[in-house]
Amino acid sequence: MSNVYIILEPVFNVPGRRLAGKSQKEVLAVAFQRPKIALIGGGQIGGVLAQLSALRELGDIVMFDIVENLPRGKTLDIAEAAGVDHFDVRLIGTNDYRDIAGADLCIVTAGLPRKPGMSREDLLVTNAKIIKTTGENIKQYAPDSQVMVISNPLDAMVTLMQHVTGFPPNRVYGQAGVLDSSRFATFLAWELGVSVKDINALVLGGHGDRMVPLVRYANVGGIPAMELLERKYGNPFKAREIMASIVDRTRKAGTEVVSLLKNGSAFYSPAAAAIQMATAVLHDEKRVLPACAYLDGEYGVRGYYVGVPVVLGKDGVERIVEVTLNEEERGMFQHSVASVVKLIDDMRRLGFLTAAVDETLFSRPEHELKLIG
Ligand code: TXD
Repeated sequence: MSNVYIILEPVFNVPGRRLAGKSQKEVLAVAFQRPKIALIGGGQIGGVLAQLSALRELGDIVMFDIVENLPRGKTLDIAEAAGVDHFDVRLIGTNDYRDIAGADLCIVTAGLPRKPGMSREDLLVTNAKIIKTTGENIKQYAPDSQVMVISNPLDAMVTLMQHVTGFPPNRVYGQAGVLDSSRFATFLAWELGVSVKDINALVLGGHGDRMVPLVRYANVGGIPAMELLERKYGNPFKAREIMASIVDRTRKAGTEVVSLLKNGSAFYSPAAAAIQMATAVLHDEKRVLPACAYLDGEYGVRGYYVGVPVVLGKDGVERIVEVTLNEEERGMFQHSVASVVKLIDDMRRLGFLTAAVDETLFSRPEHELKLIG
């Protein structure tokens, strides 16, 4: 029996799977199961998530939505491409939360998207009600799962999800930073005329207009992006002006797409970003990616969910990675955290959050470089 455990140990490196107390037959049955991904919300992002999960054979997929038959229609449509794309995963659409039982990872996109003229914060009350119901059902039907929240306003919705499920904070996190960093990297690649594959770009903070693209750390194959801009323009002032416009476009990238689409918000790129995070978790990759994660003193913040680099693996957020910030960056980060704090205060005032949060904001003046290893 213990031999079976040892041989099959890697397949239990999937969140939500437990070896303890299982018979050999049960262990073998689970060993050959694919991970189960529950998509809560079958709208624009949910649809792309389902398709990308299938194409990459990330796991079996259950799509839940409250709109009758919508998830069945979408998953059937995607499944019928299997003959062309040759993926071997099961796709199920449902209006019944019981079907998410046994999920290893729930990805939550349930909620309204923005319309032109709306801020992410304008969605607070409507989406908080939806996240509350969603969280209660995840807690009931998939109690061993991890939860990745995508719904806006992101930082507040992740906080509420953790609050409602009561799951340990490492098992509840949000996707925003991977998308914001990808936008930053894309704009830098366009400006510098280089492959985006060689760009490293990181965005910290809350998922709002005050997010913090870290200019000083942005680089192309290890060469600081600012240096390349200065060389391109032969003038440090012009280079700074160009970088400032890239930072500004990154901060407003979501709004730019909303104003073009008119009837919804970005969905291809947020789904791609979430799939990168899901892969890191389901394949236990230990990737260093920015995520909306619970801070317990790191970056001088305690008791709030904020976007920072983390190590993502089978246990979800396995570590927070601290980056040294200079005075200006720290100021921008604190400004961004302040808008997250405001959203959380609003949620408390509205009665969505009840327990007191242990908070000691900005208690640590210095940020040490505590890189992994
Ligand atoms: O990077 C990021 N985090 C984001 C987040 C980037 C872009 C957009 N982001 C937010 O994701 C956006 O502001 C929304 O709050 C969510 C979902 O965006 P999407 O574009 O997928 O919205 P849709 O197409 O309106 O889909 C939402 C679905 C829709 O099918 C509803 O029927 C469903 O959510 N819905 C529910 N599902 C389950 N349970 C409940 N209660 C529910 N209510 C609505």
